[in-house]
Amino acid sequence: MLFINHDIGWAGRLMLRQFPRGFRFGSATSAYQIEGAAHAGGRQDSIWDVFCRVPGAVVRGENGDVACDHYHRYAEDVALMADLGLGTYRFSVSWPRVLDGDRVLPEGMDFYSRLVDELLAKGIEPWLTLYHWDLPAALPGGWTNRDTASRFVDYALALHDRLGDRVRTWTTLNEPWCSSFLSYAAGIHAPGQTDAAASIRAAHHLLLAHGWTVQALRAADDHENELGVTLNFTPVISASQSAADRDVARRVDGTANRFFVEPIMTGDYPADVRDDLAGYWPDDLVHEGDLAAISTPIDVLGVNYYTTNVFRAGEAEAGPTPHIAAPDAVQVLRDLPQTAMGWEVDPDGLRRLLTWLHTDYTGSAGVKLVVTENGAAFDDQPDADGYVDDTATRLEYLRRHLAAVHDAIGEGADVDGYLAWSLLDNFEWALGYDKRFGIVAVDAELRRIPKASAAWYGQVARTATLIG
Ligand code: IFM
Repeated sequence: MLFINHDIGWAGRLMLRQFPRGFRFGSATSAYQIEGAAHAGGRQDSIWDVFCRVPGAVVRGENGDVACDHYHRYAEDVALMADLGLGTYRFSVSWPRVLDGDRVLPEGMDFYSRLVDELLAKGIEPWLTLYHWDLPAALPGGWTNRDTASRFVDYALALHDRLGDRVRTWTTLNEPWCSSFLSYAAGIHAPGQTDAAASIRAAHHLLLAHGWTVQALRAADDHENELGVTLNFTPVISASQSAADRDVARRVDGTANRFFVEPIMTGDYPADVRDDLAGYWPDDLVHEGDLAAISTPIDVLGVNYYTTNVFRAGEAEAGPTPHIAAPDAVQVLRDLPQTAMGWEVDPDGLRRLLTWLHTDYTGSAGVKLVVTENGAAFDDQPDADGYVDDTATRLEYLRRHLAAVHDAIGEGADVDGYLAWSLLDNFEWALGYDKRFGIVAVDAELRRIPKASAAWYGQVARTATLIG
């Protein structure tokens, strides 16, 4: 592996960092957040279309009906990535756009086929995520129903029939913590339920859908393609060494992080998490063979990282929380800069996370790590032409996190790529369009205007070199 650090001595701290040969630089988006064309080609409602209609669920009642209109402007967006010099594009497919029940929707399939062709024609590697939260609303019970996991396999195979000859990298799920605990326990995301037992059911069925799909795609591909899953990790630090604080931190970490990575990588739920959740855990949930399926070997673990959280023990919170094993967790803010999401900027947390994952889980299994999302929302101030100079905010965030990735590689973590979230300003779920994560601005007329961070990131991607 080519791995060079030249200390060029700027401010005594900046280095010229060369990334390994073949390291993937790209960007990521998701279907509901950018596509629009909500009902084109027979697309039926997803749970997000329905959730957006619930009064008060999304700020200002916003929705993804038009979003960035990527459905119609995909060629322009691909050209933009090519101009920037990005080599990989991670996008997700909207399940209800390609299937209505068992019926294939040709217009939706054609859209993704054209998108993939356009990417390949421009030399950009397509990276397909099967599920980024837009479940068909018609599926009874959503993820609380075990049958949804079987339907997911059918969906994956239908898509694979059409795109499997051209898409090499397939991710089953994006951030199952969000589509279970945030969606079924906290009610913050679709479908907006607040039932702790339902959230555990959803989490297990999502993992089952992942495992069964890896098996099915593996059989269909005969090991030709690269298969994996993307988890969102929020590393947790205890506010003090007190037993109470350490225990609360352990419990938050258990459901946020280890609940997902352990069954996938080791074939079992962590014993302490099972104990913590015993009061909610449905007796009939885990069937024989489930954990073997969930731990079907993968090739790549996608890592989404935005921040690290510090917790102390406090009063148990009244009302719904995603931290169902730790309603008594109170976040402690450190003296760190924050993004517009109120998330602390902690780049070294990414280095620690990647080395932890490599050491405890992926390294010995020969599973590669790729940062499949990292980025930041800031309150951008466009000039009269719509241009955003985000040098001091987003660019700096990306630079420091890329340096952390490089440090992790230097410590031996097998990290094979970095995908910036996000290519475009887009629909930030329950927070609507105000939270701008894009390296490319999208204005009210849907014009795409690359920010300073886009030009800078393109240069890093083209040269595989970072000054940071
Ligand atoms: O916009 C989301 C994305 O859909 C999933 N990961 C986190 C991003 C920022 O909140």
